[in-house]
Amino acid sequence: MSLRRLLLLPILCATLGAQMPVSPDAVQARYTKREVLIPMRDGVKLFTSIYLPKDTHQPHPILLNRTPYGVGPYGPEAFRRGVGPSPFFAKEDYIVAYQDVRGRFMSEGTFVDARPVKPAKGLKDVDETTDTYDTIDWLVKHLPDNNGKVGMWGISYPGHYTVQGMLCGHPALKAVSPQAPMIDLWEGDDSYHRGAFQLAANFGFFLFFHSQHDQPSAARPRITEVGTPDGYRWYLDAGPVGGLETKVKQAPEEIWEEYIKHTTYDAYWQARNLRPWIKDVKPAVLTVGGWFDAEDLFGALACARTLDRQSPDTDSHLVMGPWTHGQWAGGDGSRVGNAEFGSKTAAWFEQDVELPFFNHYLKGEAGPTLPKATVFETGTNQWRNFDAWPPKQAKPRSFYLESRGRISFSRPNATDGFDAFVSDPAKPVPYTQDISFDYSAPYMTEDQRFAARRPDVLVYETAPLKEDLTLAGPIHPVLQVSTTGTDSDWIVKVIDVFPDDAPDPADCPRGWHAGGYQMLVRGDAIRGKFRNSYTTPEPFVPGKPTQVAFTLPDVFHTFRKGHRLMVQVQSSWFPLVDRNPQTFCDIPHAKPGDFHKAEQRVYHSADLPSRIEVLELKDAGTKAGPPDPGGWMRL
Ligand code: PG9
Repeated sequence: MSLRRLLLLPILCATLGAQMPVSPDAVQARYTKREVLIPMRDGVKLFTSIYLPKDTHQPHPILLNRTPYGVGPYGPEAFRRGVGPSPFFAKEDYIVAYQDVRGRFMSEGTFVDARPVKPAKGLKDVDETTDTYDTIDWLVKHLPDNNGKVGMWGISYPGHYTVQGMLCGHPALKAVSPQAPMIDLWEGDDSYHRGAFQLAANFGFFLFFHSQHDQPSAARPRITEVGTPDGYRWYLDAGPVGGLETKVKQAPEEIWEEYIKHTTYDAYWQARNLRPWIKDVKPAVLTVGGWFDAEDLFGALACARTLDRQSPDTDSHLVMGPWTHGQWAGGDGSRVGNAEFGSKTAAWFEQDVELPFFNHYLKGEAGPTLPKATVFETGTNQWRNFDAWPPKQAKPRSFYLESRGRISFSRPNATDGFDAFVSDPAKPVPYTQDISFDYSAPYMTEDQRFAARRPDVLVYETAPLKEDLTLAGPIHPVLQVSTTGTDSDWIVKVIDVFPDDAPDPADCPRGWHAGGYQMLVRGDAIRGKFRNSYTTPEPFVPGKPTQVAFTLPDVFHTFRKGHRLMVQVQSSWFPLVDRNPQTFCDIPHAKPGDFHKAEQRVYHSADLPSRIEVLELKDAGTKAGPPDPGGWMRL
């Protein structure tokens, strides 16, 4: 979770009602604090900050959160503003342990980014699974008044450690909630998306991700010295990714060097893919993700899918809400940018799903009737339950790109046909209208009219829909394209176009209107040279029609009757994604002379049809679901 969102949490807690201890004083009134160094099997000691309920009338379960972001405030007299996954845990009297992972902040040892799971482990061999096992073992054996049951939770990097934790095999670990976990940093999580480097998110992140050893981290310096808030301009002027660290004073984290050295899906990234290890998982699992999470949407869906496929006996549940990265723990979940969701979805999740989940498995309370998947349907703004995700009832369907910017539901029969645009790396397509240096999280629902007006963005749309159209699952573009270059990126965006008479929201931003809103529902990229292999990139043959097929992360969205479904296709998305020189080369170290304009073509003929494959859900009794939030959670 970004620093910004961590700072928001107390505000959220305060707005949820004074009855919950959301201040250091309230926490200190209910808990005592212990700071301990827990020895791992190789002798390295990990700093762990433990909050123990003052109530000693009954044994209490333990919740563990492992993080690279620090577990401050440090010091026996300094108390957090809240303990546990949400303010709803404030009076649940869990023992809550926060741990600096190996090599971070006050813990000993050496930090390794997304430390790979060690295949064959000797008695002294360590990884995050063994560190979790040793930590749990110490906690249950050394903490007074614990009931011998342990849970884990975490968002993003802590979510990644929660997935590693659920593999540790300790019998006391009964329930885990990996939330927006990083599962595969190259294929779809934070670092690359199918080879497209996530520039804005990564450069800003690693400038503050300092390694700490024997002292609490200094305040995380944001990128204040770049001299402009305008990331588009700064990154464009700064040139190829390989030289960025010379443009700022702070030396970025060594991980930055690793990220730009390993541009293909090589052994470095394959070793960090957690999916092969997710087998025979014993704890119950509540995986949580956000439909508009720009960082680890891929990881949440990959975690749930891999559990279903490789660990079928695990009591595994998925919750997908209308959230940005970590917004279910840092906002009320009622909107993302101009997209509104009609209720405080985050508070409902925290109170009616997350808390009952842990209370059931760790306290033996009556469990929530959690279905396999509790997912929020955007477009109609309602929660739904399914016994599988994607829903078994969802059926494959294809939309075809056609001439004159049309989308049809049947294969084109034109003997030829293509649309063309010039992709110019000197003037890449912006991913947002916001002026921002870090990535701007609300881009995931941003109005795409600014892009639709550009000559280097192809736009296709249906006629106004005659009935609701619900997509439930992944989106799979299968494009027939050509380029005059030898490499290029392909970005596909699926957009919900509102009718021109759509009413403005009550708090309508100045200069914006809901009429004609082109709401981004899902967009993502592939670096074209990886179209046939993630490990062995292949150049394009200039001018030769070539298939580029990839998968966009799942959606659960209903395009209402009267709306249009739009698809935009482009070859840059800057600075969310670094620029492709459109020359087959080592992109982070490309020279200015490697950057060339290219003519891009998207074909839509009978022989070369370009289509978007989806899963369509007809309204067939799937509209069951958790109770209408209603009440105080209504806006
Ligand atoms: N998703 C964030 C991140 C993890 C790893 C690398 C870069 C970013 C995070 O919030 O932890």
